[in-house]
Amino acid sequence: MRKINIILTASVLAFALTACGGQKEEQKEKAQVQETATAQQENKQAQMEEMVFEKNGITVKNPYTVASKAGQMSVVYLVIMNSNDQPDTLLSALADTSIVGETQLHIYVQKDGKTGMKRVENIPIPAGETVELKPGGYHIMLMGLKKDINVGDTVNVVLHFKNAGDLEIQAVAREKK
Ligand SMILES: [Cu+2]
Repeated sequence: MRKINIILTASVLAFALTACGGQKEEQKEKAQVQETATAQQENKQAQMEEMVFEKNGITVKNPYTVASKAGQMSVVYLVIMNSNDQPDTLLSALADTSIVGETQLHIYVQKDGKTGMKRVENIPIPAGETVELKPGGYHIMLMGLKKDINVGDTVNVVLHFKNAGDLEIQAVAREKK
């Protein structure tokens, strides 16, 4: 019994080796193509995570918005770096008016133990410093959405700086948490 088994295995193996000579090359190529595709996808993801916009010494990094429904609100968070030796000011923001009814600058505030928010005139960006618009702090409020914002959508927002001028950025929509 054992002997037959061994012979069988050996002949199957020999057959497999001859038959697979060409296929192996093909599989190798397929694997390489797949690897390239995966690398490109990862690259794209990394780029989306590392979105950088620059103008006149002002750098805006990783802007993102949050998926939301038409008629509701959403928000844009981002990081602003001022590499100039002069302070700058974010005077206003204007999101794509085909998607957003009104764009306002806001800050979250604590009132009677509750988190609320209020509109601010502007957001100061001190010389050589980084200001983060983030949950719990400053943010760009997108009010009266005219359309749904779905995960992966981008919303164009023009940031109007006192010194650096207008900087257009793209905020990618993340899932609402
Ligand atoms: Cu707000």
